[in-house]
Amino acid sequence: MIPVNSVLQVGQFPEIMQTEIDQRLKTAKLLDPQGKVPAGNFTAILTRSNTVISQSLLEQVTGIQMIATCGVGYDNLPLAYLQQKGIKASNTPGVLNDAVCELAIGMLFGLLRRIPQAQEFVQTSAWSKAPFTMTTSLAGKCVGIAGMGRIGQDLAKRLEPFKVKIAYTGPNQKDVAYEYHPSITALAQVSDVLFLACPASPETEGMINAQVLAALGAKGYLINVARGSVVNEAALLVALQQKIIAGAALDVFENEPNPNPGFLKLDNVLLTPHIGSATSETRQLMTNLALDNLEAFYNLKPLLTEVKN
Ligand code: 8YV
Repeated sequence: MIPVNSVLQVGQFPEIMQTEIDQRLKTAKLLDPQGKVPAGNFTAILTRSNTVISQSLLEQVTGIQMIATCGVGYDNLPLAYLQQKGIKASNTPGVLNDAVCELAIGMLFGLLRRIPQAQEFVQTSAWSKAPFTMTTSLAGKCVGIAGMGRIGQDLAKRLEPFKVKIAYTGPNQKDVAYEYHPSITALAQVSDVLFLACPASPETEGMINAQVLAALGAKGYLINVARGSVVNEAALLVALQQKIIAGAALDVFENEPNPNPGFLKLDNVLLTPHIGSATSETRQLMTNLALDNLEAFYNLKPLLTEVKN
């Protein structure tokens, strides 16, 4: 059991997640992280990957010893401060791989076969005037994956049946049967499709820049299911507008939920509103894993999925 009024919920949760929370947790909510902190002797926080937990908030809620975030990404947490104060943190890796990989592969085919544009072609009766344009096959291409972690490895396994070559990059070579490239530019040079499945970190910030996009090339496609911060969006916009790359599928953006308007008018993009993990089944699993971590904390047991910085 999680003690009543011990956990402060910070941020808005979708209904399906809030229902799970309310079944297991009785406590105060700070729906706007910038709002007035409710009274209480809170010792833990429950939040989501898209809600920033600031150092200043933690300096107001001084009793916090543990933060459980719903999501695999934890770039919303002030890790250095948590480490300095000895505050534990947990995330929810593993349970969202299916959902994120399914979306990534859906975006891949939507982008290569121009499925949104094809639907519009039928719905606007343009088909009666001319045939739809030729597109391109995935089979025979090289798919690059930046980030061969849990999601990257799961994505690679799902891509194998599509008759593709798989290559990857990351800080370290992994025990996988795919071609390793020590740099993102080297990977881009050999890739026809480049997936981003890496964590948001100081090392990956702005990693996809003009040089990498030029290396990906005029027949290359970029697919981002990681974080908007991994991409230099100004460089990507130029690359898309000038056809330096063929197209991009983006589920994450620098400024959510109001992405750069330059993306909204382009024909060679496929855009989704950060829905990688947004299936009912997945969000229920994530919520309960976060709550299980909180329960472990209060029962003085090891956390199930502790964030190790
Ligand atoms: C979260 C995300 O899953 O898992 C992540 O890191 O990117 C997000 O989709 C979502 O915010 C959980 O509520």
